[in-house]
Amino acid sequence: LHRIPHPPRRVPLAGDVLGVSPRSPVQDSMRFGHLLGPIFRRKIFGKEIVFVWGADLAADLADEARFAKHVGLGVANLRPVAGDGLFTAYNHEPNWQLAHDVLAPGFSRDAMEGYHPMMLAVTERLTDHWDREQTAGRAVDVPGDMTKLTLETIARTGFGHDFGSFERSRPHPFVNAMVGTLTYAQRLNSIPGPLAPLLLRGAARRNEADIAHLNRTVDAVVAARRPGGGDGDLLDRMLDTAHPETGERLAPENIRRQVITFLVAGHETTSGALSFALHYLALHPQVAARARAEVDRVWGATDRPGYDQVAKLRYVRRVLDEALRLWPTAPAFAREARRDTVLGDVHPMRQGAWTLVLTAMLHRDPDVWGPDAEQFDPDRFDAKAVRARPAHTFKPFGTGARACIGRQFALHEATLVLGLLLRRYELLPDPGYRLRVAERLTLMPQGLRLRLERRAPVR
Ligand code: MNH
Repeated sequence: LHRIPHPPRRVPLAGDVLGVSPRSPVQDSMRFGHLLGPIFRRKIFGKEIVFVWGADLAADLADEARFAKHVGLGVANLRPVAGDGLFTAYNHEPNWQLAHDVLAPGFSRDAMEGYHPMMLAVTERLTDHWDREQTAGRAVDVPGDMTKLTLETIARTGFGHDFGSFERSRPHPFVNAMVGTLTYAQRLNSIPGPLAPLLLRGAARRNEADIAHLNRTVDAVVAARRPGGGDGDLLDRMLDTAHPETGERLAPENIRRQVITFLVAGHETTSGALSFALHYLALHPQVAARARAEVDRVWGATDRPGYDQVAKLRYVRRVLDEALRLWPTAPAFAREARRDTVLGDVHPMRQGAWTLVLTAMLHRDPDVWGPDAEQFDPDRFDAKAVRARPAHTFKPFGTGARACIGRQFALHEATLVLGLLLRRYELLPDPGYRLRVAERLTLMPQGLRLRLERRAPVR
């Protein structure tokens, strides 16, 4: 450990707490990363955490033979909410493989093609709302509206459920409860474990109430389902599908955990990704113009693209990738040693020892992305540039067996939405807005508003 640098001014007992905030652990770590280099450590009370962001070390950690997902920090703090659901399950828990095998076909290309019309219908709810805001001369609330959109999308495609988000002026109570539990799980990282019950008494009670609300919501979603009523959607798979080899099924308590997991993991990060992408599109009109020209070319006269017409939006997809590079909305993931090993041939790790990959910094490593790594430039993702880069340098969806199961779902949804919005509106930045990134385990551009102008219809 002595080889790994830490912040210069350590406070006795408290550790590296100077100039940092429980509200911004990722952005604080990014600053330390700039200061201390590709591997560093931070001590927060008794806990010492090693952070890695150098591309060589991150590539080594992607070796699945020596490393695996570690359930720690924020992910472990979500266990009371999501239990042994897919995202928070320990590698050794049998429900991980069972649920993975039962649910994976729900993310196949065929499944995605089936979700496409519902995704399109939800996006049209959004454009109805944005048309009204635009006519009334109001700026739109980007993160708020992207959250409505992505929540409705996962709820309808996965569970046949309608939260009615666009009929409400305030966020759905499910969203408030979710934001509460995510924020609480983040706060637990920044206080000494044994003192948590004392320091967070009020917050812990609110967290219990939030979890109870999430449980009640998903129990109602499950109870409303008649056998086979979802046309083979995720909920049908959870309820009715046996494992193809063992014949095993998910137990009711596990189904509850999976539904919460998918409703939360299935919308929060996609909402952030769309919001950051819209922020950068508004700031870079020449990028927006190029993306818009691509949409017009690929879609022709239709405002109702088919599944394949979304996959063909290569440049729009690059815009999304570039937004996820600068602000990967799941900004870190943890890796543990499967057995005693040496990280990057330098740092010995005992079996079970773990480290945090700081994706948000890995994506800005100047050795990989160049001296202009902080600049927004979608051409970094053209085919030639991608081929020229080493593997494991772009990891917004994590790595290995425990990487994101919803990756294609998120990319299809977000590309479709960006396509429809670019086609319909010019996006105008609010001149007074400076990007502020809110953290609740995930990242979100706080308070982002945009003004819209309607484009003439394309024929
Ligand atoms: Mn998703 C795992 C990022 C969209 C469901 N997701 C992960 C991980 C990252 C991630 C990173 C790995 C975490 C870790 O190693 O601890 N996910 C994203 C991002 C987006 C996203 C950046 C959108 C953009 N995720 C989605 C969507 C769904 C989903 C959409 C569901 C419809 N994600 C999951 C699940 C897991 C996961 C479930 C856990 C998979 C596993 O461990 O088997």
